[in-house]
Amino acid sequence: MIAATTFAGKRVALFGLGGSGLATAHALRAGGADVSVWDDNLSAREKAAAEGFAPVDLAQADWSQFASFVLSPGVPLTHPEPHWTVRHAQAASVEIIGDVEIFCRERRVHAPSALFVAITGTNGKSTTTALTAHLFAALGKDVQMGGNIGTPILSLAPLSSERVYVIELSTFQIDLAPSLDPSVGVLLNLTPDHIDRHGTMAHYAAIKERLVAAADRAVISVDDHHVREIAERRFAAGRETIAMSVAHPAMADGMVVQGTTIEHRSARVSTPIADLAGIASLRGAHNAQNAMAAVAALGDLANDHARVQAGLRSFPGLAHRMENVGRRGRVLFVNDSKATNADAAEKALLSFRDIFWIIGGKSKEGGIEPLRPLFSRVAKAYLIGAASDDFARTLDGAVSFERCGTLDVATRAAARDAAQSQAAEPVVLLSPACASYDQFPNFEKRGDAFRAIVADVLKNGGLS
Ligand code: UMA
Repeated sequence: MIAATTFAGKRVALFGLGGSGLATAHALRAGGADVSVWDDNLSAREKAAAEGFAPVDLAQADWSQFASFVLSPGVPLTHPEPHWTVRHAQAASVEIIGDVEIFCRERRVHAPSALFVAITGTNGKSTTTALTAHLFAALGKDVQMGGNIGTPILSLAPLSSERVYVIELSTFQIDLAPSLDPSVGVLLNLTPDHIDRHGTMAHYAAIKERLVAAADRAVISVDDHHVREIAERRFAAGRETIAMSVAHPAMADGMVVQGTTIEHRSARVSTPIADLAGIASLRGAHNAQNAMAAVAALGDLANDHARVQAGLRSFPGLAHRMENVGRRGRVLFVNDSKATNADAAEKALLSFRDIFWIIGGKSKEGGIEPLRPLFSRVAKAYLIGAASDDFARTLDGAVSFERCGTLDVATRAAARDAAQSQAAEPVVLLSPACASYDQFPNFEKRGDAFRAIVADVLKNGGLS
């Protein structure tokens, strides 16, 4: 745990007692603060009470006594409207911060030279974060990884100048970190997302820009126009910035991906750093960008090409994201349960051919219509869950399909057909383009179920 010593002796209000809120309450208490915690949800308050925090109803509290207000990232700060606690804090002129801000203050005091790599973007930030941490570890560094990827930042091992902190940050977290100052800031891409929480694309982009604006060194993709403008502002200000591109490999300076090779370019001279060919966990153009960003984040350590290449090869990938979960002869089984919308499923469809595609669940607006240009890659589709009728209408006449109802039936049917296919590498792909809630508690459970069914098929040959 990272104790919040910079809050010693202060009274702090904290709202939101989920994973990060509770970890922050512990860090504040360990640092010597007097913490008043609350949550709209009774069971969250009961859990905090069981861990020794007496909940204080912040609606009734005297806010003038608080030095700071710590808000959980999932609680609305500005849009669609500020949470009631935010209004109380504003009325009493109490600063509103999150756990990442506390981390930044602790780092400045206790270990200013500890390498702090902060990673954001609309897509790919978890893979890039996991890969960056993996590469630092492969290069012999003592690495801590957390933030939006799962482990609350203040639950990480105590600050030390020798440690590298690789942190995924969502816009919600950046918004609550006014003095965010990473050593390396990585911005992958920007497309409209969470606009309900940020009001406009411009506001969303402005929050993301803060992560790189204050970084000592910035790594910024220049493949979409929002990020390109941000990179140009860094260059104009003369700040150390590495531009990177998958789409424009002829770029003069920065990092590019040429074919499958990650190259560093300086004054049009290319230095190959690593080759992504044959690395299953980093398939697809989107993963080429993630890998390039992770390599760029290493700084001078990337000069050790042999160890970087070995680190890329040993990256296991993230669970539920184009995760290889088995092979039976020529047939590959891929779990992409995290693909809860068409945009995410598109990346998987682009990465394979001869696809036996398991889709369905609770569909999002627009369904799978945007994926029509990729239907030629699909040998057959297997429909599950609530979206079956809707998706059957979209597929009708374009792709042969079978209504399977459940994931179990769909996986066994797809495995059977894939085994009979003449393709060199048929792929049974769960990339549902839907939320899981109609049949599973979450996408993780759906992916776990798929993995278990595949294991049974591989062991017992239990095809339908
Ligand atoms: N709550 C209220 N009132 C509200 C809203 C929430 O009382 O109006 C309470 C809930 O009852 C609950 C708590 O707030 O007890 C939940 O807080 P939270 O939503 O901030 O969730 P945490 O469990 O603290 O998890 C957070 C991140 N969640 C969000 O940003 C929504 C996690 O990112 C992160 O992994 C974790 O901190 C550790 O750093 C998740 C996420 O969905 C994965 N992120 C979004 C995304 O990736 O798109 C941004």
